[in-house]
Amino acid sequence: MMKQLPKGFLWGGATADFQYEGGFNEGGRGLLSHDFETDGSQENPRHHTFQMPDGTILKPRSSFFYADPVPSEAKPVFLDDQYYPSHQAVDFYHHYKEDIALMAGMGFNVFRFSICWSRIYPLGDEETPNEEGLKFYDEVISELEKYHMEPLITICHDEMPMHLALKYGGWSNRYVIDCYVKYCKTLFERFGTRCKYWLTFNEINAVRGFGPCGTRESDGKVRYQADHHMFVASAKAVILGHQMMPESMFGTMYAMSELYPATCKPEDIFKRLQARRENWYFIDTMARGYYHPYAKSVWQHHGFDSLEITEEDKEILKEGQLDFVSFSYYRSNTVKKDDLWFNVGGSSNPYLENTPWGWPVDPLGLRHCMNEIYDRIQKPIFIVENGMGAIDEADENGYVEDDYRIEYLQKHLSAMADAINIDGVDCLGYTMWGPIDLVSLSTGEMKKRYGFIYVDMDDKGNGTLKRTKKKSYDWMKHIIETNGKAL
Ligand code: BGP
Repeated sequence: MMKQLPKGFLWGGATADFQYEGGFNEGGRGLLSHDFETDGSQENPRHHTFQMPDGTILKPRSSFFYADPVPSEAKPVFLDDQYYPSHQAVDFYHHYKEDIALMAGMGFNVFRFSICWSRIYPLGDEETPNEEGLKFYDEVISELEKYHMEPLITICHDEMPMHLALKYGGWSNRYVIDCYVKYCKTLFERFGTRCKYWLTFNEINAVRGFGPCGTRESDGKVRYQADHHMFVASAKAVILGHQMMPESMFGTMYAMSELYPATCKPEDIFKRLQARRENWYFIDTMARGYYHPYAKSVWQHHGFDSLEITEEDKEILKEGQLDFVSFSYYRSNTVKKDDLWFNVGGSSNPYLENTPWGWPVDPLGLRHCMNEIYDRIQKPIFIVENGMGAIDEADENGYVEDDYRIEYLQKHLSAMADAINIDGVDCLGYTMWGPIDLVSLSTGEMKKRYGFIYVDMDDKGNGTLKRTKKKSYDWMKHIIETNGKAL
């Protein structure tokens, strides 16, 4: 079957400000929740750095989904002997012209990036935005226009101004909805005539709030209430965006993995249904505009019966439905009866190979996810993250022969093409995660690389930051040139 994709298909790459941008204390940017996270490794996970009023230093562990609780009197601090990856990241802040030219060289017609909330509102609750921050993104968008690349903007990628987390307890506080909507209005006024595609949040099903100190919230009910506030904030942004920019299209991004029952035992299959609802809960509520009746069983599983949801909230959710559903896809998971309800990587899958980080490689799972989402929601979908984190060995010129990455992408893009051409899924585009190497979200390391372009930087931020095309760069260029025919 021909792999060629529909005319106008959007091909590109995706990044996040605190993993890519750097310049953390430049241009009037305020501090972000991620600025206090150190680097880590699989053996020695990353942590936040806090100080108690008596001077004691705390280093609560911080994983992708949860973080150790922090006493409310603890204040975030930077420690001299720690490395904080978001501060420099790979310095897109000073390399944006070079980076966008490199991406344009591959034929990208879309670039997904996130706007750093604290670059626009350094504290988050002030009335006037930071002009220097707006100007930076103006310049980025102008550069994209030069190469006819469509911006795909993530309004909030897993983060918030630290001040909002500390003063209000982050998304657990309804007031933060107003701060977010004010921030959105500023972006729509400034960039609305130039940007059509917007994502209100990144991986909203994985972020889960932000507790009082800027770490991830661990209490079940507080977390689900925080999620509800994010749903309302997103719907308000969609309503406002549609009013201010009639051509605009809104999505929110979900962390999706294929999920298999470990066996054909009915109990394992039923467990799969329950575990899957941890994803559907987010997608259904935002894309259909109401809480499905099963929502109550999800809450009960987490130990509570109801949330504070007003009649006005219900109206807003209904009116602010998403236009498309976007998601990240890296891997599949397997679940069986006695695994935790939401289980990433609980039971292993004997039929799949893993990446060095233990993530099963599963291209057919991508096709399955695309079908499942489209069948369920019947709105266009958009794959806004996919890729393979690998340890790349660069030669003395920074060149990497990344055949393993080409193989991963070839299989995933072919599966995507089949979902579109054979199964009839309406997919707007594909943005590969980290087209230029950047800092890993889960570990803060550099050695987990995704890019088509190598960046000379190590896990502690040392290196020239020189950008060098890998073997996969020319391969992907050819795939885009032929609009998928060469797959
Ligand atoms: C997603 C995030 C990204 C990104 C990616 C890869 O969950 O939206 O920000 O980093 O995962 O994950 P990692 O960097 O941990 O390999």
